[in-house]
Amino acid sequence: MNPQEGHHVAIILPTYCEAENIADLIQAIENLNLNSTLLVIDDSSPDNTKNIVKKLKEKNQNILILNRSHKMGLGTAITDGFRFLLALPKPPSYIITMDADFSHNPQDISRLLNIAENGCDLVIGSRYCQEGKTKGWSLTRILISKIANKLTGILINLPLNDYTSGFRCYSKGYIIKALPQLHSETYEIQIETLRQAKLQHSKIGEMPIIFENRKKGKSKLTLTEITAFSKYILKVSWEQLADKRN
Ligand SMILES: Nc1nc2c(ncn2[C@@H]2O[C@H](COP(=O)(O)OP(=O)(O)OP(=O)(O)O)[C@@H](O)[C@H]2O)c(=O)[nH]1
Ligand SMILES: [Mg+2]
Repeated sequence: MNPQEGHHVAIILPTYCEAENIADLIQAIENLNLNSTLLVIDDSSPDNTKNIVKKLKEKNQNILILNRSHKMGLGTAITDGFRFLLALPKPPSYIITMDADFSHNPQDISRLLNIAENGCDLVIGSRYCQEGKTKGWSLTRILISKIANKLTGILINLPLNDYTSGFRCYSKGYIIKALPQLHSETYEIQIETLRQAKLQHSKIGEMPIIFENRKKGKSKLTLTEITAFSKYILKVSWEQLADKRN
């Protein structure tokens, strides 16, 4: 089916230099026969990820590409994706976000969607709840992730285990309300979306996932992203402190 005619679910795949992963990932998702729209948001990757997607699009009508002029960050990729999908003649009822490097297992998509369909506005694929796991990360990478998760947990104060996972399913209703308030450029989008869920009193679900470190391609998590994330945490902490004083 053509995305213009409407699919129940859309999957956002942000890509920056994922030429080694994207074809296999799209094929793995297509094999699930979910009847979904796949939206690849590519920031003019120098490895020509976009051309691989364009070829696949010729055979699969459910693939859409949003091409941006340069690397603009994961946060804006996700919000641009939300805007793009909501502007379709028949927007999807659910939107899934996942990394395009096989760290998030496509086989988990249906489980994520089922939980959302049973009444959650936001479902998180969780590495840190019981039965969740990360595989193949260095000690430094585990530490960075755990510290970021702990700090976010303190800041947000919601009873969750994994605040920073990017493998999520959002309801259309949640996105319509939250989108005007989302301004993140990079990875802090994961906190901002949770803060909005808290403000909206959204029902949030968590399900265990096994996160595997990418086998192909390079991580985009650099000092720039870590700095943006830390600045966001500091900014929100400061705002919350100021609110308490007033
Ligand atoms: N369009 C777009 N996609 C991005 C950008 N930065 C990262 N991505 C994609 O977002 C997803 C997550 O990025 P990763 O490099 O896997 O980052 P990560 O999962 O936090 O890091 P690792 O687990 O260390 O690999 C991947 O599909 C990237 O290709 C960006 O600036 N623009
Ligand atoms: Mg990754």
